[in-house]
Amino acid sequence: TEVTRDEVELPPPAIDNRLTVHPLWAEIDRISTEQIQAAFEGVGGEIGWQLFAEEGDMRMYRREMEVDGMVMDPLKAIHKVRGVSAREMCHYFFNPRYRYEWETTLETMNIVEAVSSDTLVFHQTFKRIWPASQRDALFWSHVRAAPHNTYAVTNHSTAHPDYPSNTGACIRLLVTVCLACRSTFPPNETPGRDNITTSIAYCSTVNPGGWAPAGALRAIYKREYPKFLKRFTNYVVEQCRDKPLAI
Ligand code: 6CM
Repeated sequence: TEVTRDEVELPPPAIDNRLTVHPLWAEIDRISTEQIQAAFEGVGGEIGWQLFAEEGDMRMYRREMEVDGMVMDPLKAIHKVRGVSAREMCHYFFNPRYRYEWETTLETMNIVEAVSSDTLVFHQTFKRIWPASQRDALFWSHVRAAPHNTYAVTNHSTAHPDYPSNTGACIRLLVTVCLACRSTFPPNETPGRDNITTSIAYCSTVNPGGWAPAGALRAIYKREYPKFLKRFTNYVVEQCRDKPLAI
């Protein structure tokens, strides 16, 4: 059965059965599990990770990596947000209804396939950044619950016959992103907006898919990633302000 856009509501607490019978299921399950685990591994003392942005509770690290002259720096950010739950964070990140409101690099977004209530396949084009060619991406997006009040969204590039790569003006980039969120509240207290804290780990690796000037690309990342994480988390706090807490 097809899933409609309206059916995508709060992330479900368990894997949707419709996903487990889909051809992508094995890949989605494996990559999501790996990404969520890696997201929560410490970065502070890890060799090779350099801190490049810091503001309040937010810290952003990267590892400089080039393959054939193309920048593929893995990025890892950690943040702490009060007053919203992990489930709410992931809801606003996963659900396409809100994406244009927080995602500033986006030009177009299409749902290629609505797999299940917890999995969608997207095609997106990004704003062109001079002097590079415009980029597009095709990726599955999967949201799931994990132990310890955790929810996470994993996005990973895939292919689709209706959206062939590098045929038009766009160069297809490859992306692996994970937004992993874990909520905590004081023991013996009822969770509420006033006592909940959500720790966020955001990991991203983008392969630009074709030549892009390394210096310019690193400058864009340095500016855009902190902007994204601050804007997104503030957006979720605003959206949730007068709504009942959803755990
Ligand atoms: O994770 C983010 N957004 C998600 C929903 O859109 C999704 C997006 C992944 C694509 C990330 C691509 C970043 C590249 C943007 C610049 C494109 C210009 C290319 C310039 C020449 C090569 O996971 C938030 C992503 C925030 C990115 C700053």
